[in-house]
Amino acid sequence: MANRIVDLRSDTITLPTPSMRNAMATADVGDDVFGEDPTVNHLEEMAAERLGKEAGLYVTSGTMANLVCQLTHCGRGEEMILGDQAHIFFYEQGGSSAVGSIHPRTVPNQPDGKLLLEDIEAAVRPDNVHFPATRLVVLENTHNRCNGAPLDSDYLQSVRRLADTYGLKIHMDGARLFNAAVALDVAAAELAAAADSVSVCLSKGLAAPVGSVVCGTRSFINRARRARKVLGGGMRQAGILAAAGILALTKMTDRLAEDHANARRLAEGLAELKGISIDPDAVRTNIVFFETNDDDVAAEQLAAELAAEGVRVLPTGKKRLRAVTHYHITTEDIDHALGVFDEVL
Ligand code: TLP
Repeated sequence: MANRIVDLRSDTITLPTPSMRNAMATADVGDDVFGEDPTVNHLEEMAAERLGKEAGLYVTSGTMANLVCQLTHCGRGEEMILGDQAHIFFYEQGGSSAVGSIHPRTVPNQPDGKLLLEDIEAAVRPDNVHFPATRLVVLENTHNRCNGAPLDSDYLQSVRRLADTYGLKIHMDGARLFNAAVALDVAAAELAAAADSVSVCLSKGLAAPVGSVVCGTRSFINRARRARKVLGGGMRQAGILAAAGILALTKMTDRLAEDHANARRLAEGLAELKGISIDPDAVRTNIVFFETNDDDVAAEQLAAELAAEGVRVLPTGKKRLRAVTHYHITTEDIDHALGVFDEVL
């Protein structure tokens, strides 16, 4: 058994900080379904302000945030355009169709997480009785499966102009929007500006134990609140959880640069190793994808061998693996992990 564990499977594993636990223990709470939890109300207002939107809504998870937004933008049988690598398409159990009867129309994600404008435009349905009506474009920022790539505001504004031409809404899955903002050195609000709705996770790199916030116009959030309730997401004294979320937003965003530097260090170290293929220049935030290039070594096997030595990564394909840096990973952990990779390979 290895005695040093370096857990790079996801930034979702981060644990609440001591000050979060303290804030949770002492939070003022009330019944949030009545709108009477002061701590939830404060978190929602703060998040909206940080993202430059009118209002916010605290939800249980990133998956619920995305689903609430899809349900609010689209009706039954209506269509949304999204990337074929989108988290919503890959990892949310097809909730769009299972729960929302929303038709997903995928277009290819480029390696930098973008959707080509011409692909989006070609996917917009003409007004014809045979077709579902297109309502929504979904973007993901940073893009998980595309090396955690951040989408910049010039690109986002170009999608906004296209969406406006066709009367479409934009939802941005900003589970890691603050990673994008830090990587691009812009305010999160600048990135959120192009979107009608944006969701941010508090429970990934920001280390809160639970929750995401959806932000948009007041009227959008009022409707989204109904969608949250029908999904069973009307939590009562949720201020206990929101208290940690407030600290996630106030204390944890600026330090994400450390995670990005560690991810880059990991990527550059991996690039030196025989048996691994990786483009370190593609790593701009905290997500590192790499492949085994040895025909005899499958991703699952490499992950198991590393895990036996205390280094945990996530296999995401036959040859593909993912490592994510976060609050509990130090530069020394990265160097230790690289040593373990070297031994195992
Ligand atoms: N991503 C998780 C897994 O589901 C893959 C991870 O470990 O990265 N949007 C994006 C871009 C995400 O990466 C995730 C979680 C979500 C939404 C969903 O968030 P949760 O897990 O809170 O429902």
